[in-house]
Amino acid sequence: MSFIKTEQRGYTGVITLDHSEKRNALSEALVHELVEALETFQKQNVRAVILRARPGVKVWSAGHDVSELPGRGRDPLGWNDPLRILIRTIQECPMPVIGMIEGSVWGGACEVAMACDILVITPEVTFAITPAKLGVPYNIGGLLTLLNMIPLPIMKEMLFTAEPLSSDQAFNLGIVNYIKPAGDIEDFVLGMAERIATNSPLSIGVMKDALRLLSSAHSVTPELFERIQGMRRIVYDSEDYQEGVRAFREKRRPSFPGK
Ligand code: KGA
Ligand code: KGA
Repeated sequence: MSFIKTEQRGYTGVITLDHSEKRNALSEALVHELVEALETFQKQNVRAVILRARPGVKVWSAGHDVSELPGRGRDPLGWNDPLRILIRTIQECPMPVIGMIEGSVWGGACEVAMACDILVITPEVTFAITPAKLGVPYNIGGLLTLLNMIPLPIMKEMLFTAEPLSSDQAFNLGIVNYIKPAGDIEDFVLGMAERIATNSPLSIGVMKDALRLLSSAHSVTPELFERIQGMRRIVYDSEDYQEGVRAFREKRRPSFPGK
């Protein structure tokens, strides 16, 4: 079964998320296809990638596949979790990835968007970062992806309320590069990808990687790392985490005991 579609137009590679039944949730299977598509594009000398969903969708992606989150007591966002693999693949791929976004973006899918190099969205787009609705302790690398894109007070509001940020707010804060009407967005993004492709891919790839390394150049001591991991563990060991994931599966509002 295929959860994405891919297409190559000259030097531009287009990946379309195509699993509307599950609102493009980032399941292991979907992420596997996405990662393979990016690797194939790289081998085929693609110079710019567009990551999009089907035209007109209401949901760009519902985020992590909640049905695949592990049970209580295991880190839900460990190093080899599909979301973590996808984020690293986008960040480490030498071609610029343009996120072309229509519809709402949820949880881990917000991080996928923020891992893209350039964002072009339609006016209806919203971004909601929702680990607090699931009792999930977001991971350190993931928080850093977001922190590199979103001003701290806004990020705190998004994480603590889990409510959506509008397209206008995202644009005014410099999180997204352009807002374009649905009728124009595709041509606009394809044009940008083509212009990128006329420039030196070596220069671009090295600058992208250098920016990634510089923007993650925070020195974290082993003690600090272990301290944060220890704090996160309290959360994924908790009744809150169990309740959050169970409530999602049972399609009801969670009631968090706070322990
Ligand atoms: N994981 C797994 N299945 C999902 C899913 C998800 N994130 N989102 C939706 N689905 C399934 C849902 O269970 C249903 O399956 C189908 O997709 C359509 O969803 O048909 P089934 O088997 O019942 P639904 O809810 O009926 O569609 P809708 O009414 O159009 O609503 C769309 C939204 C996106 C608003 C709704 O599905 C929703 O709220 N989804 C969850 C959004 C979310 O909070 N995602 C965060 C996931 O967590 C995450 O990324 C992490 C790790 N985090 O935040 O820390
Ligand atoms: N270096 C050396 N000579 C230059 C030059 C440059 N950056 N820019 C212009 N010249 C020379 C040009 O060769 C010509 O010389 C004269 O200045 C007038 O330029 O008369 P000559 O001997 O032929 P031109 O192109 O006729 O003038 P114009 O039609 O008025 O156009 C002006 C611009 C600025 C648009 C055009 O000259 C141009 O595109 N220049 C290059 C702009 C650019 O890309 N600069 C980036 C340089 O690299 C850089 O800073 C780094 C290290 N980087 O980006 O990483």
